[in-house]
Amino acid sequence: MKYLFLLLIVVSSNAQTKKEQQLSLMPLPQKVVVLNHTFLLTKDFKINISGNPDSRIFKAATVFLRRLDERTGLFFNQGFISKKDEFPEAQLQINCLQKGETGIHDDESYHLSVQSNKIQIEATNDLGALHALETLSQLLQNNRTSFYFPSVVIEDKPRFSWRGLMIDGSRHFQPVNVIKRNLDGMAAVKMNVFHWHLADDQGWRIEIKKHPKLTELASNGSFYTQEEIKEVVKYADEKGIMVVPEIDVPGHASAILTAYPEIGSRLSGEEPYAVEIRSGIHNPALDPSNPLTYQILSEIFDEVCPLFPGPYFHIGGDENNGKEWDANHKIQKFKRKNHLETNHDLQTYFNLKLVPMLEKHGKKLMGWEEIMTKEMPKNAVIHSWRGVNEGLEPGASLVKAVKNGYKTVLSNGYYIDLMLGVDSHYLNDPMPENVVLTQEEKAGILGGEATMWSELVTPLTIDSRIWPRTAAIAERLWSNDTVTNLESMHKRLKQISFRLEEIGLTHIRNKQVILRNISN
Ligand code: CP6
Repeated sequence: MKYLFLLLIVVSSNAQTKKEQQLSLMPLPQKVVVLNHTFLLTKDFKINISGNPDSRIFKAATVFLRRLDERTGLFFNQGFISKKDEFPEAQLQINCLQKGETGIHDDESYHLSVQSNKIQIEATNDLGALHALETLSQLLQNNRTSFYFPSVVIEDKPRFSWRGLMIDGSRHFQPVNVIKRNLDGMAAVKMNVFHWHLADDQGWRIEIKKHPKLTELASNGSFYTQEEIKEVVKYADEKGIMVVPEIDVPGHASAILTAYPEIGSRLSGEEPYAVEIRSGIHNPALDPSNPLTYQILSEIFDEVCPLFPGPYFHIGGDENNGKEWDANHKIQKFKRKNHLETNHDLQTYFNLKLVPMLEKHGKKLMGWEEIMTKEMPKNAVIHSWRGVNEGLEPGASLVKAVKNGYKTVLSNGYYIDLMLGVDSHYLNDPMPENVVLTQEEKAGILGGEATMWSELVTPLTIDSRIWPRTAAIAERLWSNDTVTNLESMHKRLKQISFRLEEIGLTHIRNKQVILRNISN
């Protein structure tokens, strides 16, 4: 009966109350009930894991505990969580029934309840349990004398299954430690896809053992070794994040052609290829009429594909201006012979040659929206970056993709490199408003991806371009579509920004810069 006297404040996603803003959760869960008591944190705080957990939940729970320890200075008695059902009496009980599969298809839902003497996390898959720990971490509050979690009951699951961040490692190389700390940031706001842009005009950034010339001649010595790639993929997997590699072809190809001019479209006697320093659209393009082009690409894919366990491979395909193709009489002849009218038809011919090379490794082809032509198989994923397509209205490439039966991911409106205000990103919804779509077409919209192009950032400044704005994009992709209150978002974003800094992001204060100033 005493429950009758409890003050129950139900915070539904569309009624954004003060109480909910004080919680500072981002992304906002689907359903939060705030109760009027608290769980007091003390040094005997312990975690127990039950069910059929995978090793990653042990790791995540240990990281959670250590971070909590760092924040509170309580010096918990428990150091790490090493085996299942070790402390049945522990205050925090995590129960997950099975290991989830990293990627976009598994159940990520969780249930979290905080009572005054017990915290319970329940999830079908460990992916949900990982998210629950991040939520709990964001719930921590303190007054003058103690640290505590407010009592809540939370039911949560994502609205979209593809919640991505792309980092461009080509223009300015971003070393492994930069990638890792940004994976930490992604996990903190429940993002689950890391898209790694590994080759562009400004540099080839992945070791290919069969073709060492690629990194010798086109990387300035800055590239990811295959060992480093594996390390990042494993690190991401431990956080439930799938890694999608991108090798951008047939345009954006200055780097690859600096190493292999023989597969370029430039005529002999013209200026030799060189790695580009400038940003923008460049002319170099692979020669789609040359069998050697496909042989080298296929050998590259044979090495790259096995490094990434996920089912997606991004071939870029954007911004090929066709100038070198137009100027090359051999390519013109090839077009006529194969009844390819336009350069877009020629690029389609090229793209289709890549499909079986990737299928061989169990990969689905993904590409920027230019790859969408009639002939492209329907299991391809169309990455909408311009929004506009063939003169249609903004957002049309996304709509066109699902109407044509493709799956699609939205990046138009999420260009964090442009330094637009956070509001425009936040209010940009992948689900188009004024278009009628069937249930099936709606399901084709997998989600969205923030794109961090690196023309204008270095490893020292990149975090400040990604965070905290990407947290607002993460909320757009995770939370209910009615969560649109800008005032609430700004308040919570400020708090999340501090949390992100605590876990190692350098967007607020760049520690390396500070240290350098001190030593001067
Ligand atoms: N690099 C590559 C880029 C962009 C694209 N591809 C880009 C173009 C316009 C804007 C932002 C980014 N820098 N390889 C387009 C997908 Cl506004």
